[in-house]
Amino acid sequence: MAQYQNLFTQVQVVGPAQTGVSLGDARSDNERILPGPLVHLLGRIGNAQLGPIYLGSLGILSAFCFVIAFTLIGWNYLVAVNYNPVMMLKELFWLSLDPPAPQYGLSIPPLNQGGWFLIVGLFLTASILFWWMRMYRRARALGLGTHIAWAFLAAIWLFLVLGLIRPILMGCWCEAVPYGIFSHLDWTAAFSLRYGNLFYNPFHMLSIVFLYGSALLFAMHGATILAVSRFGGEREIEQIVDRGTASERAALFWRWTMGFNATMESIHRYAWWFAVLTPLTGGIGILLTGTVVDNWYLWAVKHHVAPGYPVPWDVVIDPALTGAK
Ligand code: 07D
Repeated sequence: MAQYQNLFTQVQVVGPAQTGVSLGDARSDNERILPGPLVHLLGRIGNAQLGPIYLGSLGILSAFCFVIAFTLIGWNYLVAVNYNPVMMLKELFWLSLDPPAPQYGLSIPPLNQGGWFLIVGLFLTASILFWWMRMYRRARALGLGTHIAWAFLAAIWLFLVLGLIRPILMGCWCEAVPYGIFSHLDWTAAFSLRYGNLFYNPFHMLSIVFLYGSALLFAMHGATILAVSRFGGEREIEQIVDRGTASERAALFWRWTMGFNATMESIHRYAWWFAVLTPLTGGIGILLTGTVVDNWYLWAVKHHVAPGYPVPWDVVIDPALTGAK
């Protein structure tokens, strides 16, 4: 007997693997690999079927560039620990491939003084851009909108600002973020301190608003859909074009508790914008730092965002202007 199913009564369907819709082009279809297997544990958190995976020329190019970037970082780590794999594991969190020193500016340094760093950056950027093109083209091939690709581009914007655009504006590759676990965290903290505390950067503030806002919206939306799945609410697309009792209840819940409700469609637009605006505003904030604004604390005092602390010599002097190293 067919049983009513929703997220709370999930069963794992076991049957022949699905390869997805036909793209009407034999070559594209052949490029899909791995149309199975079924993995029970994966089914517990999502769908049990692994694959199919579409390789395609852009996918292969992207993977190729990523493997080069990844292994170059690995080889540089190995050299740093004298080819000792045990030390590499032990030191993994501390190992780092660093950008060239300041004296090289935007020139090309010797390989072991930042040259490898630049080559890795080139391949990593190529890999990410190829992946973006792949996402755009796969969406088009399936007749989808390209919302995912544009959202991804917002993240790529921040990535490019941090590693390419801002270093070029500052005239030095040394401004780029190092490839290392602790080293990139140290870079982040040092960056904030060097420019007078990033908390006072209004675009960092905005970025945090959208980051936290995204998490909140996602939690609210996920919870709402789970809560109305007993009324068929997880069939969201149907409820967008033909509002049913699940949508009505979800909307009424939020109107009762919050005084306002999104709709089954608009909640996804809010979520998209919040997510996209996180790295978009963040990138603007990083771009302005060191180029237009040298000290965010002093900027905030000047613009009456932060109070000036009373100090014996009356005003805080921009440490960057004192000549102190
Ligand atoms: C990073 C870019 C897209 C990534 C892509 C993928 C690879 C894979 C792997 C080779 C995420 C690239 C792929 C690299 C390589 C291999 C193996 C997106 C990214 C395409 N902050 N802060 C933000 C908070 C502080 C600082 C954003 C909170 C301190 C700096 C966000 C706090 C200091 C920068 C945010 C806090 C500081 C940021 C990131 C609290 C010192 C940035 C948004 C509560 C620690 C970045 C404007 C994002 C930015 C950024 C949150 C504190 C420094 C909103 C909650 C005061 C230098 N911070 N932060 O989506 O945009 O990142 O700033 O304390 O550059 Mg901050």
